[in-house]
Amino acid sequence: MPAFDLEELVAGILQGSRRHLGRAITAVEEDESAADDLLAGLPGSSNSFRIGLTGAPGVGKSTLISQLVPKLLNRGERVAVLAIDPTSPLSGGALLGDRVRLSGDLGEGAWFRSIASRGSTSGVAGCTDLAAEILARAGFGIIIIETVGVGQLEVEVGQETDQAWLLLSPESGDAIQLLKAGVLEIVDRIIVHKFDRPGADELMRWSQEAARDQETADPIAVSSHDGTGVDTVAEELLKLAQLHRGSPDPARIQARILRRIRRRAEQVWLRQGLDAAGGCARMEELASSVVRGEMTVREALDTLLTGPHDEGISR
Ligand SMILES: Nc1nc2c(ncn2[C@@H]2O[C@H](COP(=O)(O)OP(=O)(O)OP(=O)(O)O)[C@@H](O)[C@H]2O)c(=O)[nH]1
Ligand SMILES: [Mg+2]
Repeated sequence: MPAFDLEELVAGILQGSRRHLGRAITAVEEDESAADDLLAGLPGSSNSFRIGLTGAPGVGKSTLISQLVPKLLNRGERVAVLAIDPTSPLSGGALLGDRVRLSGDLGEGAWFRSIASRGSTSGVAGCTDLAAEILARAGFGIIIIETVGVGQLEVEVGQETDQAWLLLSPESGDAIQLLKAGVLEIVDRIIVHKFDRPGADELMRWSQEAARDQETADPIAVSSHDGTGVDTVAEELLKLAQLHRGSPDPARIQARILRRIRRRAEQVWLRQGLDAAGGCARMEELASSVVRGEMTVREALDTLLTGPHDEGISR
């Protein structure tokens, strides 16, 4: 995207244009380096509070968010929601559903956007971080990040937030699996969602025990259908947001900036390294030499990493 467009986007965002904000996030989704100019042009704090809500598909993340947002708006907050589009194209329907549920008449204080992960874990983490940073500079004080599933991807995205909360529901039956996968170790709080469903009490007891083990805050029992606990969640978020603004955790912020620098550097190093080695065409050439029995994979690798392009194969 040419520089002029980025300038235009910055000017638009500074004037409060939602259309420009949307286009800026698309620009970052397409190319993370667009964020350099965008962030340079957008002054202000990165001090908004980022909360990650993660959980298995269908656990009710979007439903809970759609109930939380109006409550937070009523308390004078500006709230942005980023829903991370899982890699599978099959999820298109669910995302559309999210959009419909959340894009209602929430007014100027709320913003909703989904982010495509394009199949790369670092891609989605980087993009989420930068999109959240742009939203913070655009004046959104609370940024809710919805991620689907409980694997590597969500863990990485969870690291881009100030708090990562995990939704469990009695019907998903994934609690034990999570414990085994070590997911609870990076979760700041468990929400026992769909508390109206059978088995919720038992899941609550299990979650309380897990929270004690991990020395994290008490789980909250929530039903987005009958309203149980939704006010508690909203109050907790407001409290944490205030706390964060008053005294942000420097270690967490530094870790996030470190990841931002490293991701960008890795992209440059990869490109430079590949160019120096003769590019993808050279790798393909070496792979076909291996297939023809002219060299081993180890020799192909050595040639790629050390040899000048034109003498490698004969070595
Ligand atoms: N019983 C009950 N059902 C709920 C509750 N919250 C949401 N649901 C239902 O659960 C289903 C899934 O809700 P979503 O909010 O789309 O879940 P999600 O976690 O955002 O799903 P994905 O984005 O697809 O991962 C919907 O049919 C909701 O009506 C709840 O508190 N109790
Ligand atoms: Mg959802």
